Amino acid sequence: MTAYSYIDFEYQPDKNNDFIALIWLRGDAPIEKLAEHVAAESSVGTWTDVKTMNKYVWEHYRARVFKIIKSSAYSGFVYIAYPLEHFDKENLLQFCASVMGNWFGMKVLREGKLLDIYFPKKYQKLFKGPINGLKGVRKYLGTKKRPHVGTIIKPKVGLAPKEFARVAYEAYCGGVDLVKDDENLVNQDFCKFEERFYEVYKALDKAEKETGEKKMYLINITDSYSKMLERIDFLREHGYKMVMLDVVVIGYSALLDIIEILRKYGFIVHAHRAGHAGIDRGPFGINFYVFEKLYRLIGVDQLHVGTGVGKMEGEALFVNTSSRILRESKIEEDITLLTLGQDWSDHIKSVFPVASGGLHPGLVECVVKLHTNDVVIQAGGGIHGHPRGTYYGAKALREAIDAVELNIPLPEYAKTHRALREALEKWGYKSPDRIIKKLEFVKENKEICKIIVETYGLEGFEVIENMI
Ligand code: CAP
Ligand code: MG
Repeated sequence: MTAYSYIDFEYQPDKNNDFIALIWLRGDAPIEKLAEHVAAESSVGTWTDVKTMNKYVWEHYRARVFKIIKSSAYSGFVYIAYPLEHFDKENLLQFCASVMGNWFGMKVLREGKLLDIYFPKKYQKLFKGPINGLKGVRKYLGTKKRPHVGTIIKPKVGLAPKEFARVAYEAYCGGVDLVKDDENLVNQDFCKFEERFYEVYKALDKAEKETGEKKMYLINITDSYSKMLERIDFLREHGYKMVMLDVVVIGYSALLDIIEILRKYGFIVHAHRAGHAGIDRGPFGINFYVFEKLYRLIGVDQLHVGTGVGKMEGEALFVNTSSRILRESKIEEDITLLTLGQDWSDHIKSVFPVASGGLHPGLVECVVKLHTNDVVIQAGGGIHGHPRGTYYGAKALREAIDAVELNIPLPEYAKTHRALREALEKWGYKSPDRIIKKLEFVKENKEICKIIVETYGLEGFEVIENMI
């Protein structure tokens, strides 16, 4: 095959049949050459031409670089189309090993980020999507419009089952809808899984009766496949149908099977993404958009997407896009936001985005502006660190939600709500003005933003930030 032959700028991808990958590349060769290497290594080629290649393979299965936006001679955004026929249609792992496989390791690359993948409708048919989805979770809790409120019991690990359940009970009574285990709590000696379940279940039951509200406990079953099965059986025997999974560490293989089992019994699935940043942070790796699309296809009901304002890395506008990718049925392609967009098939329900990490009541207005009301707002430290403890911490967070619902600024509402006032005194209040401005700026200045990102690549957003 001749040089640059994977490049075909005439090619028009068929969104019903082709996967499209948007990739940022920077390396030691001209961008066209880098694109060529990635297309070859992720489809039918290798580092040299091979005598075993034939016309049929070349025509039917190769990847095609159909667009390159050059940021410099050696860097840019590359668009690659992969035909559905290339893949084992019943095997997601095979897809991952191609499009998310070898190419990251190529020596010639200094930066390589798989920013997004567009999944064709035909491929979406192979997945069932969320078991209950956003609406199903709302139905369970009986809420119509307001954000859901949750907490992660802290200390992250170490509390004994009774102590753990006591904290959960206080949080439920203070107003949280859900309590979840931390990502690193499963079955340690000081807090065995079964005993913890019994104790928290009693607390949940009591709190439901006392508050008249439905409550959820998302117990972490993450482990080997067989151990997760045992825990699912245990929960079913007790008539309980909710779990939390650390989806990144579980991996796609076990996750696919576990979700099908949970689907059979109608479980609600909360997905924590611990470990994702080891893969998606910085200019090398796989952007979180790709993870969320895969988890939405596989079928989780709630997924952590970041906050945009809390303790974890994540530019507000990208977190806003992440949230939309889970919730909406159609997302527009937009290079400023580094997304190819997505047209979701009707049977793939919305996932409830979870905003968690360094949140406290003073940030609630910002979170709602970024994620809308369809968000689960979780706070660990931001509840248990309240000056008067967990009960008042939960109450303060619910009061902040009430204020947003009533369209009353938090500092105003805090004048007559003591728990909220104490929370704001301890952690402060962040106005959503800057976030509103940002969202408006990129909407109203689409062309300028596009040119900036195309020119500056992954650093483009810092330039835009300075203009707002
Ligand atoms: C939040 C949290 C979550 C992070 C993970 C924690 O606790 O439980 O694991 O939100 O980040 O342990 O940090 P705090 P992400 O409320 O005390 O910060 O959701 O971005 O994956
Ligand atoms: Mg945690």
